[in-house]
Amino acid sequence: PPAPAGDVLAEATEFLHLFHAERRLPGVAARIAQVREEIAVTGTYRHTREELAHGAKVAWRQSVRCVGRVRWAGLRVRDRRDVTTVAGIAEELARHLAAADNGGRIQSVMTVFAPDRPGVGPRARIWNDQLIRYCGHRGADGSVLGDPAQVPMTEAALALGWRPPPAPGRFDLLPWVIETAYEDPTLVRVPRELVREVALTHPAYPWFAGLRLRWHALPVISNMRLRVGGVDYSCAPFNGHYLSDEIGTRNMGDRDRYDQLLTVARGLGLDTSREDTLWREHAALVINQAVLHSFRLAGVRVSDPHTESELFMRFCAQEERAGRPVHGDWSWLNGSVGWAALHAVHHRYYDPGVPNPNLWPAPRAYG
Ligand code: NRG
Repeated sequence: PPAPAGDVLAEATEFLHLFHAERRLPGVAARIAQVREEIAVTGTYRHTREELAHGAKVAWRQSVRCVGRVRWAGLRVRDRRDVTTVAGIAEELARHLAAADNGGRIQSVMTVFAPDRPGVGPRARIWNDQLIRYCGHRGADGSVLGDPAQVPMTEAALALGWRPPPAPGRFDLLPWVIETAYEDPTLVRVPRELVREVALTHPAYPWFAGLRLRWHALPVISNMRLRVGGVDYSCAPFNGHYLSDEIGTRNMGDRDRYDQLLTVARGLGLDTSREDTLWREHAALVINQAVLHSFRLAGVRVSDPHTESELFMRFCAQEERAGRPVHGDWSWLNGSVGWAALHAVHHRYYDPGVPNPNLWPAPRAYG
């Protein structure tokens, strides 16, 4: 759903009350008076660093699709509102990757660039949906090598003059495309040395390594708009760490992604001639085991559904103790592996409302 356009002053007032109350800070009336004046003159206002940092954390806390929200207060917010050029943004994205990677002990980070201009739009945009993604190379016969979900982005990069690797593979990094109010969409090479990847192996099946599957350690979402107190930040990439399901079930298993279920089921010698052998579930489970095993072995932070479910219940309890409703989208909070055994997240419902501050899907810039 689109973010409510809202009345900037009303949203600002609500946010400033929340900020001062949650941080136990005095002076809310004076700050609101100041912001009211600034909005009257400029149509918007500038957050203090502390307001921005807290607003970003609350946006995470209220992100209805995220099961990892118990960590919201630990978000590291990098205030880069003064960085407005393509070159400057690219440099900060590289720094973001390094800070988030943290030697594999992945740290949750958000880098916030300049806010949108009211009534005009974003000052900067990153075309990629995540900072690290694999190309989808479409062949002449329509088949796709790599990630089919990235075919449009791959073609957008090609149209801007990007040259794919001479020998295209399944896991080629996409370049960044960055656009600012004053600069055209520009291709930027991703600093490969900052991209940690994990080759997938399975603890019990040596042949699994032969599938040569891999995934990147960091999910850095770069196509969502942060909205805090009536101000939009369309360029505010952020990351947490992966839940095994995201890679093992969705990215590797989905038919319109890497589509590996049949390959893995054959490796396992399963009867794939009929659905009621549940070979798909079996194969997905084995890929999930491989993800958890390989990430652990590589020293890269990753969550399993059981631990994450328990942590999410702790988050719900914390929120309710603080007198806040838990907003959530049940269909996103529940993964597909693990719920049968112990998935507390499965057994309750959530407030379907989506309050601000929050993170909203931004319209795609291409294709
Ligand atoms: N499923 C996507 C990533 C979506 C966001 N997931 C996170 N976010 N874990 C994928 O790439 O598989 N995060 O900020 O950590």
